[in-house]
Amino acid sequence: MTTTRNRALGAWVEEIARFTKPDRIHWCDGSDTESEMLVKHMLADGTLESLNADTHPGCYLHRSHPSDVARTEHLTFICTEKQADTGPTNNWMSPAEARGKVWPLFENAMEGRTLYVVPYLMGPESSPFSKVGVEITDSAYVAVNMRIMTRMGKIALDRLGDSSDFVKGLHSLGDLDPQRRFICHFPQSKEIWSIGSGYGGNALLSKKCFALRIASTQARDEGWLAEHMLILGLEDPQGRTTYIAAAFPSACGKTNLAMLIPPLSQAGYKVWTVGDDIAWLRPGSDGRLWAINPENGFFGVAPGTNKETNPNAMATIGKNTIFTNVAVTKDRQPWWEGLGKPPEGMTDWRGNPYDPSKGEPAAHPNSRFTAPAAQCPGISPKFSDPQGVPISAIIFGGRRASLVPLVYQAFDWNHGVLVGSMLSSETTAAATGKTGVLRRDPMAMLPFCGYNMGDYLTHWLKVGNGLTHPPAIFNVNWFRRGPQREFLWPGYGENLRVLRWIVERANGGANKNNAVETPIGFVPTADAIDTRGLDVSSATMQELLRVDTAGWTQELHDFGDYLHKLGDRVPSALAVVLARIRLGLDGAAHRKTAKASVATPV
Ligand code: GTP
Ligand code: SPV
Ligand code: MN
Repeated sequence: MTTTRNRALGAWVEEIARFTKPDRIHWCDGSDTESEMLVKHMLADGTLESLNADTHPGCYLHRSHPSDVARTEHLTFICTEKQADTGPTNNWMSPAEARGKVWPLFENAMEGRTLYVVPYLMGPESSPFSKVGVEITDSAYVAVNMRIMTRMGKIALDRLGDSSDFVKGLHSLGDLDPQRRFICHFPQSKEIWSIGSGYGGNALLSKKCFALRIASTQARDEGWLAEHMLILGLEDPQGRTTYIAAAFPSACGKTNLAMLIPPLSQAGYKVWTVGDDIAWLRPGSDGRLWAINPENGFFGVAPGTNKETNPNAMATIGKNTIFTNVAVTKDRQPWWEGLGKPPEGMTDWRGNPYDPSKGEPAAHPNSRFTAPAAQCPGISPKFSDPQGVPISAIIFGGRRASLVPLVYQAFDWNHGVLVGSMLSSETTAAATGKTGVLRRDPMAMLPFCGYNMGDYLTHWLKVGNGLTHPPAIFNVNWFRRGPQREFLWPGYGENLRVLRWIVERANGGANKNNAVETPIGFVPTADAIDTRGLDVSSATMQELLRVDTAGWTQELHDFGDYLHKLGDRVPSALAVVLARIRLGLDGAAHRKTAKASVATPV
């Protein structure tokens, strides 16, 4: 009972249905009527709850199982024949072991349930760079989320035509027991099996599973990059727009930067949102790097989002949005930490009456909104451009309480790859496990790179070295802390001041008087960042831009050890750059000692 003429797709759906035994099969067309029907069912069976239709029209609340609230990285596997191809940063399972251990969990898993076939397109409708995926799922919640996050339904089947070139994603909620939860990726056959979770990146297979893990291996083979990056256009007062891609680890500020609204003191600038989480980057025939956002919606972190920090996000999520694991007020408005004083009579993310005296948050720290990109007031006119946008600057950044300056620029592409590979960041609630622990996260891709990290770094060097106009590469840190653990930099909209310096550097080349050369890269001169109207003292600014030679010497030493652990596939060119930077730091340390010995009488 297929409704497709595509034989490969029809055969696959039949095979899965025979094994999983659903009561019904529903082919998603992506229409409004279908969405309304699914919502109606979910309201009836409790999967969704209604929200205040006056304040939040078309919005619903979903509470996931309390043991299923974030990505589970330790249950995520790359399945290649040889472990070396998965590499030391990923969990590996052989395809044979997956067949024996994971596949049987799908047997009869859909009994009593509906099997939804969700065809989806990643990327703009007529883009040559877009790709088709199909997710089979027994979760209606997943189906309606996929409708927001991707171009779903007929549009994807039309694009697919008779081709068998699509990523097969099989998802079942299973019994939601973490003991029987697996997220397996088969790069060779472009398949994904996910069972035992209904949450976010574990279950919306278009996102991390396809657009990053599978796509990164396709990108390696085809000569492009699939990255955990936002894409934005910064328009200056003269009307020129410069496009930037930025990689920050999960819950480290991509959505917020992508939707930035400049503060009043920065009138005349405007940020256009192209993407907030994933970028597919390709070398263009003009020697530049071009980016598309494969997604069609935002699955964004709710806590911290408010009218001051991210007014564009607040406008985006005012209607037609699914909220997952947020709290709800007495009058059924979604609520989370960051929206001010908790109102009386609230229900927490688990569905219990909220008791603020317990000191726990009302919304889960990884509670999220799923909202259509088209609803973002700052959505870029290039959002659906089939060619995407040309990238002039790439930014890396993470949560670092100390050491890493507010911003610095790499000397060149190869050094930029080193800077990206050195990214480390305090862990967040986006994945299960301890938060606030500093961990290495090369290019913000540690949980998302679908192959050997050494090969990945080699691929980055190759792609950049093939460009005649490679983007300039920068590193930022919005999260430096002072003695009271307070953030030294105001962040959010004020980050525009840093973006302006980045764009100036990227567009003007290196011959400008706005930077000093330090051993780790170019750092803004004392007055290069516009701090007018900002409540940040010049002493704090100095601290934010300081390059601590001893601290960096240690950092690079530790990173050398890490590279060693990544194994023999790490490109030697990277070790060469690392040695050069370490030499520069030694020189600086030496000069400092020499200067000190002159100044200190013996
Ligand atoms: P994923 O969707 O998990 O990939 O995360 P993301 O990188 O898009 O993170 P997001 O922008 O949603 O931000 C996560 C958290 O960081 C939110 O609670 C924000 O309020 C907070 N945040 C974002 N930008 C800044 C900033 O500039 N300064 C500070 N201090 N916090 C920020
Ligand atoms: C992330 O964790 O980086 C996310 C959310 O963007 S999830 O879709 O759950 O992976
Ligand atoms: Mn993400």
